[in-house]
Amino acid sequence: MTTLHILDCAAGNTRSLVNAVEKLNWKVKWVQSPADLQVAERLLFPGVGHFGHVMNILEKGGYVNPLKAYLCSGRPFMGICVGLQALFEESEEAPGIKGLGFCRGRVSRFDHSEKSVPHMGWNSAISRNGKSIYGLDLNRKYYYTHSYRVSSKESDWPGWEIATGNYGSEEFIGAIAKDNIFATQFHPEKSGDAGLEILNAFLNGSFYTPQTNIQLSIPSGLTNRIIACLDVRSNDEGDLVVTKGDQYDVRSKESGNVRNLGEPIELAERYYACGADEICFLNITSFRNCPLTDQPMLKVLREVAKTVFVPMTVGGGIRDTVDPDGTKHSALEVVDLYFKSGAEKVSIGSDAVYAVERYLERGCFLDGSSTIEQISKAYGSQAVVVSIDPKRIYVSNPSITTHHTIKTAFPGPNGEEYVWYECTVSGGRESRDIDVNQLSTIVEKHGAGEILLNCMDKDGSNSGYDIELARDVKNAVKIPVIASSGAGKPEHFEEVFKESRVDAALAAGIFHHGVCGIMDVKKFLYDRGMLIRMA
Ligand code: 1PR
Repeated sequence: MTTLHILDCAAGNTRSLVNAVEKLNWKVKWVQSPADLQVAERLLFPGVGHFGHVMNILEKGGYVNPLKAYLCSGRPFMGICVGLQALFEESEEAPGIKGLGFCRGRVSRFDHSEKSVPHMGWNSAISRNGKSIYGLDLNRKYYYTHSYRVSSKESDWPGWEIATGNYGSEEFIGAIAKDNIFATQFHPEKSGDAGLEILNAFLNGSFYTPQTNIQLSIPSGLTNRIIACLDVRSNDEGDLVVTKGDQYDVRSKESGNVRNLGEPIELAERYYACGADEICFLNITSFRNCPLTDQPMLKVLREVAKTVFVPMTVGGGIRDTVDPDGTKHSALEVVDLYFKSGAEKVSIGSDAVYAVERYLERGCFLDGSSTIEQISKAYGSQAVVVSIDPKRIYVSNPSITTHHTIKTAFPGPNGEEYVWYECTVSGGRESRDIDVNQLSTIVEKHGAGEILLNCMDKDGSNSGYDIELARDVKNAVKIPVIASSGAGKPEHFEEVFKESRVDAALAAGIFHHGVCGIMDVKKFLYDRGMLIRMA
């Protein structure tokens, strides 16, 4: 077995990277001191998070000059995400902090006037000169998650091979390569088989690989994501199962038992094999206190991360916790464990509502104390999803409430023509006096990178997504929005993407009950001309 050194400077999910490298039969050694860079024969520098944070760690650890020396040594180097950005001179994300300066130019923020930022999901990396560098395939999509990018216009790239992607009207760098250096803005370890092939080509030193596809047969651009969701909890026998609620009630009407729809690891592996763009695990009873060391989701994640190479989000119980023996754990500790176990993103439900309440009580300013702010500062906003569990409140006239109302095409039981969406906590058990529009815009200010928008009235109904709700939230924020709750047939996905412009659609029951498969949904959308990852 040959050895790959990994330089881990940034916080984030390195577990999946290690799993991917080991799956390709390479051994991983962590770089533990600058001296290790002198002996490393092949180096990988992954980065998730903040440019300034990564450069500070390199600086403090004394890595900057040894890393520059490594880059000039001719030995193979691969950077991923911030590992690519660090090669440049500077970044708009951290003014005044110098990059390695190995490549000329500056990293800057995507323009969010016309599109969601972060750029999150599956997009292309198309080689400029038509040659396939390190196995890059112009007809496959790769997983990106970032707000800052190198514009393809940033440099004249003498001697460099570059591969680009398009997001809105911007063309950005997806990958660069020259001599011993290779770097990708996307995450190969999260890009399914297509990503594993890239890693394999780097490990084997295959700079140019035979071109399998020479004609571009799919449009460049960010795809609409299809996310499979697993609501996980213990059943009455104490086994951890995937369950599914009907308007959040997970007990069968006939037997009164918790519905058992399968085993979490098995289902996650199946959905990965069937083409899910992401997997989301929600620990739905985590509002009950659970010792940190006994988080069953951690074990599930660690196992799943060995075989599933698409992004995984985990939610439920992300907050400061106290173990039964009185030991306190900050939300950051909890999150750190999830990332180390293989999650890319964490989703925060109840704690986001409490954070917004505190923000309003203290007169609408941020004080850095919320879990969202802390996680986003340490790991980047792309790592923080806020999951919202709203329910419809009908009113006859918008003037009778202070909340943000929508004129609805589906009037209430007494003919009320307006609706507002009330936020809840503890899995819908408790209502709070905050509406979804308020919550979404305020959590965006706190640094949330994405919104997972459930709808209690629609959950498990198979009657289609709440388009009015999805459209309203999508128009209120710049960050990506995932529509959730109500999918019952492929047409529902098409409707929510086209009519609300959400970035992703999440579904559970339709897949668990075998009504149709993930690929059936994707093929349906693809045949109607939508941008979908098919391979
Ligand atoms: O409050 O931070 O501990 O997070 C708890 C998390 O658990 C929240 O994300 C909350 O949405 C979720 N949750 C809590 N109770 C339930 C429940 O069902 N009893 N699940 C629950 C919410 C919604 C989606 C579902 C979609 C799609 N379920 O997860 O998968 O509605 O369903 P469908 O396609 O079958 O219609 P915290």
